[in-house]
Amino acid sequence: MDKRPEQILNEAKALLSKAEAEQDFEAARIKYLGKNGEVTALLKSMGSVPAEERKAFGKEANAVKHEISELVNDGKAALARALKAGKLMKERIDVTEPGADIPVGALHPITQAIDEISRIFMGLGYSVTEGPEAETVFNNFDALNAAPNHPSRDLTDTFYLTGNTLLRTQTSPVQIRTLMDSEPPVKVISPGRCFRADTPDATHSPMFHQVEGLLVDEGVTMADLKGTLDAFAKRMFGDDVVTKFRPHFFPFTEPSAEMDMSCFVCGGSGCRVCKGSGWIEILGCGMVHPNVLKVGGIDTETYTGFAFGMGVERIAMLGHGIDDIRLFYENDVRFIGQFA
Ligand code: 2NL
Repeated sequence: MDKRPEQILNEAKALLSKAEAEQDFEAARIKYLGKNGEVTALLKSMGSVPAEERKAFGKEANAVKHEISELVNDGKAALARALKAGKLMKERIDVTEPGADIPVGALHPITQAIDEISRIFMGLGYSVTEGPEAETVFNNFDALNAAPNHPSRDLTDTFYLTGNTLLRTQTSPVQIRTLMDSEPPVKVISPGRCFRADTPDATHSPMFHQVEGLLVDEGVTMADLKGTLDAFAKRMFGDDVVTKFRPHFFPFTEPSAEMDMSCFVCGGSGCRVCKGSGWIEILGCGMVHPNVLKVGGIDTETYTGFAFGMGVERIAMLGHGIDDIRLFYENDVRFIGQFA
């Protein structure tokens, strides 16, 4: 027996003070208290200790055994507590923290404008109809009385898909389909996407939206057109607006007009929105050309009708004070989120 119990205890304390993991404590336990451990050996060597020292030696060796055992157990327990505390810290929830921000979607401002326009016309008894964005040249041009050499037919203005199909340049083809498929009275609006080969700038986009409207019945006059569109303008922009109709030309209506309304911002005195004129142009309209009614199989002796078309982007831009049409299609949430 070469090491004294006290020396073994000091070595064990030094070793255990460096223990960091479960294995370190277990290794120390085996080293000192295991079957071949140093303290076990010490106790086994009792017989070779002189009789007069044996009692004191045994007492000391047992005390060392006991102390190392406690150090190991306490160390293991402390480690387990620390691990558990760490895990709990990680899993901890601060119930006083504000909840996570869950982003809520909203309708696109163009969709909102279409919905609002549709709502107003539904209130006037109109049905909302939709149709294909890819159309025939017939439905988009011929049926609408566009001369064979009309500039809007040009390859540089219209996206042709084939020789006789194209992306519709307005939503009138939807109404042509309605006229061909049904009998008067016809009272519809057709909102939807349209396409023109325009270079994008602040007021042009190759894809844009329109709402067109069509009413065909017995005895429909320009007075009906004016009353209807004036009512629309007042419901859309406020009861204070007044409207006026300027003569214009469209191949599909005769007579044709553009409707202006008094500026809903300045009331007509002139401001940035109306560019100083006091008036804002909001739509085109007219009495449906007999040639168009005939394509729809309508008896032009009995029936007349009016039609109109408006650019949705333009209406939405006016309503929200937006000065660049391209903002609608960039889907920048800083812009789009303002209309939630
Ligand atoms: C505008 C002008 C207009 C129409 C669209 C139409 C439809 C049929 C028959 C006759 Cl089926 N006309 N639509 C009529 C006048 C004007 O749109 O400036 N749109 C943005």
